[in-house]
Amino acid sequence: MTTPYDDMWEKLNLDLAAHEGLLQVLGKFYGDIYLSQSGRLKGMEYLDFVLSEVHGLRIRELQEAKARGQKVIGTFCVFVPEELTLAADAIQVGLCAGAEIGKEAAEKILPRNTCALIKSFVGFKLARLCPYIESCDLIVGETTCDGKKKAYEIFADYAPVYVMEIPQMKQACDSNLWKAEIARFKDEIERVTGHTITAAKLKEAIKLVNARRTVLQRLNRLRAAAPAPISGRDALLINQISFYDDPVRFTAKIGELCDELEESVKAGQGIAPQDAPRLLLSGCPMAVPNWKLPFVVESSGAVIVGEESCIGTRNIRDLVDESGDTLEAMLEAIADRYLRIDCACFTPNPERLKHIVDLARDLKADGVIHYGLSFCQPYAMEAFKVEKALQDAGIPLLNIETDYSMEDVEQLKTRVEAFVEMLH
Ligand code: BJ8
Repeated sequence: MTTPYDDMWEKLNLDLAAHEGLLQVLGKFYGDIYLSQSGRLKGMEYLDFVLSEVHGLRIRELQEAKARGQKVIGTFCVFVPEELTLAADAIQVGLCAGAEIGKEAAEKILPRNTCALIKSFVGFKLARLCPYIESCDLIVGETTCDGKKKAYEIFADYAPVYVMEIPQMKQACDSNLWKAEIARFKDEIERVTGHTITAAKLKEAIKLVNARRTVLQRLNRLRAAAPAPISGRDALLINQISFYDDPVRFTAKIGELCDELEESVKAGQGIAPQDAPRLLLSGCPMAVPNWKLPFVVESSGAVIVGEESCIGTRNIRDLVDESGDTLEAMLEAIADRYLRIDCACFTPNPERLKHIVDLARDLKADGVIHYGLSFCQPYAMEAFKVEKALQDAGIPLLNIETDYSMEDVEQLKTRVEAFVEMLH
C-alpha cells in the first residue's frame, strides 16, 4: 500500500515492508484498545489524530525543522533535561521502545534476558523501523540501569550517541557530579546545534517545559474525581504523546481537554461506574504502543486513576524553579529538579515509597498494581519494599512482571480479575 509519506520513509532509509507491518499492528492495536472505548470526550480527537499521524505529519514537521537547520535530539530517559535542548533551538523527542517488533534482530547482539524496553530500542534501530530514531542528530543515553548503560555502547555502533552519567545516590558529592554532567550536556548540545544557550533562551525553555508539566499535573488532579472522568488508557496515551508532540501545541490541547474534563467532573459524569475499583499503576515506564496491561485492567471492570511511572507522574511531579535569572542559577535549578526523580536505579530510594503511598491516597486508589518488565532488576527488587510500604498503609498490591508479548494476556487477565474482585 502506498502512502503520502513513502518518499520520506525512503529518504530516512526505513525498511519499507517492516515499517508497513509496524503501522498495521499499531493501527489494529489502537482500534481495539482505544477507539473501542465508549463515552470519550471531544478532546480525545486530538489524541486519535496525533496517533494516526505519529508516523506521518509529526515526522514531516521534524524533517521540515531539520531543513531549517534545527537539530533533533532523541532520548530514552526522563533524566535528559529538555530545557537545554529547547534553549539551543533544537527539538527533543522521547523515543518510544514499546513494541516487540525488531526483537529478533536485537537478540542477535543482546542477551535474551534483557528487558523488553532495551531490546525494543536496539531492535528498532537494527530493523530500520523507527522514523524518529532515523531523524535524530544525536541520541542521548544515560547510566541508569546496567542494561541500558551497556546497550548504549552497542547502539553507538549504529547511531551518534552521547551518554550522561546519572549518579546512583543522592549525597552532596552526587549532586556535584550531576551539576557537572548538566554543564557537560549543555556544552554538547551547543556543539551539536551550533547555538550558544543564553540566559534568556533558557528562561523561556524552563517556562515552556514547566507549562507542559503543569497541564499534566492538572489532568492528574482531575483523575482524583469519582467517577473517574478519563480512562487510564487515554491518560497514558496523553503522557506518551507528551514525549514527541510539539510542546506548545500539546499543552494547549491538553488544557482544552482538561476544561472538558472539569465540566464532566462538575456534572458527576465519568467513564466508569462510580463503584468501579480504582487502581494506581506503579513501576516501569510504558512506552508507545505498550498498552497491554492498562487494557487488561480496564477490561476487568477496574479503572486506572494514576501512573507512578516515568511515562506518568514521575516525569511531571516536580517543576524547575523559575526564579533564577542568571545562567548559573538556572542550571542549578535544573540540576536540583532532575535529581529529585525517584527512579529505582537510585540507592537508597525511600522517596519513591512515600510518593506511591501519597499518590494512592490522593487519587483514592483502592489498590496498586506494581508493573515490572521481565529482567528489570531495579524495579523487581524495589517491588518488595513497595509491597511492604503499601501493606503498612493498608493498600492492597498486585505485583505483575511481564514483557511486550501477547502470550500471557489470558494469564494476566485471570490474576487482574481476581485482584479486582477482591477489591469490590
Ligand atoms: S528515570 S525508570 S526512564 S531509567 S525497564 S531499561 S530500568 S531494565 S526505563 Fe527508566 Fe530513566 Fe529510570 Fe525513568 Fe532498565 Fe528496567 Fe529496562 Fe528501564
